[in-house]
Amino acid sequence: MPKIDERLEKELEQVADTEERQAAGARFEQAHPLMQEVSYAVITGDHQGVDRLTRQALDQGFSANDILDDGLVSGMALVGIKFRDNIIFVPEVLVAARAMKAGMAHLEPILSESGIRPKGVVVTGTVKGDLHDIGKNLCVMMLRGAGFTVHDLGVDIRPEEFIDAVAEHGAQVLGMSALLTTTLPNMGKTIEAFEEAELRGTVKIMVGGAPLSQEFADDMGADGYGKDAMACVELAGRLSVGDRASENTPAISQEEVQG
Ligand code: B12
Repeated sequence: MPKIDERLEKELEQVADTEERQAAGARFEQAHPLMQEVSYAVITGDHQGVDRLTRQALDQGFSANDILDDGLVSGMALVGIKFRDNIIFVPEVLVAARAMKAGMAHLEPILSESGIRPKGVVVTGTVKGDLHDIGKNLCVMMLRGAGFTVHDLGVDIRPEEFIDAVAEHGAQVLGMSALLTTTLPNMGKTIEAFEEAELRGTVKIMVGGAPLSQEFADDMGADGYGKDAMACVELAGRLSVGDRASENTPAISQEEVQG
């Protein structure tokens, strides 16, 4: 049974929740030492290391899927936990994201050729009038890291643009972000626009951003609310498998996502 790299052990010690620590530990323990090195390089934002190790792993015959799951995604999952628990902050996450991207650059062509089905298709963007995108970008990065295909429309997105993109890409999930109390109502307006276009039944809608709460999400008729990038990934997974069939089902709550 492979052991956990000492440096990863130290990283795990920082995870406060026992169950979460054990689950992350079990993932690392089952991974090959080289995959553990990839994870550690992601966690520490060592993009040159991730680049080198990913190439080395491919040369040694590891599959792109294994490198993605056991190396890059496992590392990024720990980054997400540390960010959520305020152990690290936005700059460290962006550096880890750059490292992950260095590995993905080698894997993406192989994965797209091999026709491995993405976990789901997500369209995302920041609503009209709002230019904040740091949090949304973190969500996009985590979603991509978790195997979703994400079409990121950017910022200041009008309801019609969301509608067009969901239709064009056949997205199962739409993720909207807002950081201003003044732009938050534009999420509700977008949901109404989907209803008016008789397309509300075709897509699950998740919302997030600092001024939001579960209550706001419920009031505007969203299918789910996530308070951070980790919750966003969980939510997208649950919404894209379609376990919530009807529009009238109450929004998936933060508690459900964490549970
Ligand atoms: C950075 C920043 C800016 C930057 C944005 C740069 C960029 N590229 O994003 C700039 C300088 C451009 C800016 C401009 C403005 N800003 Co500003 N800004 C901030 C600041 C400091 C940080 C926001 C941030 O990035 N947080 C970090 C990220 C990681 O957190 P997050 O966005 O909440 O995202 C997480 C979760 O919410 C969730 N999430 C986010 N989206 C989604 C989506 C889904 C689907 C899910 C599930 C989850 C999810 O996951 C993310 C990751 O964990 C905040 C203050 C603060 N501390 O929040 C003010 C703040 C948001 N800004 C504010 C204001 C007022 C403005 C301006 C109006 C200022 C002005 N007078 O011009 C303009 C508005 C411009 C516009 N039209 O959008 C106010 C908003 C007040 C309010 N309640 O409405 C804040 C709160 C500052 C304050 N205390 O007054 N801002």
